[in-house]
Amino acid sequence: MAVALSVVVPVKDEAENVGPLAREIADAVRHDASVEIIFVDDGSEDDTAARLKHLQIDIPSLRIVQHSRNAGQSRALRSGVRAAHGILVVTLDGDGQNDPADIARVLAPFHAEADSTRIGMVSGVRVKRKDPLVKRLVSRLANRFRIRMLRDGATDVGCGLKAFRRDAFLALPYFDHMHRYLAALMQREGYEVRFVDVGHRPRLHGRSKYGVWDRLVVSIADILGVLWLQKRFRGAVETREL
Ligand SMILES: Nc1nc2c(ncn2[C@@H]2O[C@H](COP(=O)(O)OP(=O)(O)O)[C@@H](O)[C@H]2O)c(=O)[nH]1
Ligand SMILES: [Mg+2]
Repeated sequence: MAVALSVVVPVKDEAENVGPLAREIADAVRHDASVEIIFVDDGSEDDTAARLKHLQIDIPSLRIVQHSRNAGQSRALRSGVRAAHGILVVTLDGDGQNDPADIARVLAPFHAEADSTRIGMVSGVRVKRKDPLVKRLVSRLANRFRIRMLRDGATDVGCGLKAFRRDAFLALPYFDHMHRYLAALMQREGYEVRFVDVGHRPRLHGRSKYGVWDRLVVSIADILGVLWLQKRFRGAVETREL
């Protein structure tokens, strides 16, 4: 059967989380036999890869892609999307903070409309974020600054749960941490980006890989970079063969 949807999960040192999460994802998509699940092990130094291998016994649709070394979340996402066979890709965080039951919510706009080809991506927006207060406050500030600069309308780029067209994603310019700028980059290509509310859960195992302040500093450089990309673009154009 042709794969219609690929669920891609980038993970780095999430040994305790991959088991429960993979089972939840498999459960959320069980009604559809044409879904594949791809975990991308991005140079984990813990048991993540071994645990994933073991899960394949119970979850036949589970594929594992592995980086030879840690290359970052954006690169892991891209490796997963490259390996994917689905026309649509759903991605979510590997720590279980996104609820796999919300996969249907980010997919809904693609299925609801006759002309959904204009939609490049549907991004989740975490309504009640279950993260420490400082993280939430700094991220709110950074969000405001980014929206002002890039006008991408994205109020929560840190939400790991997103659905997008595989070909649209792979055509975007790639750089480290580009996964936070997918809305701006999709809009730059002329795609519509939708936002839907999703849930959020506390991290149960392991620790966050992103510090609050180091993220803020690189964000400023990244935003300036995306601003440059926006300026160096002459609008989307349709091509046809005569
Ligand atoms: N592939 C990959 N994933 C990462 C890396 N750092 C973080 N992640 C994943 O990105 C997701 C979000 O990271 P997390 O540490 O939970 O950040 P937070 O939710 O913002 O605190 C989790 O699924 C992590 O496993 C990395 O270097 N490579
Ligand atoms: Mg997290």
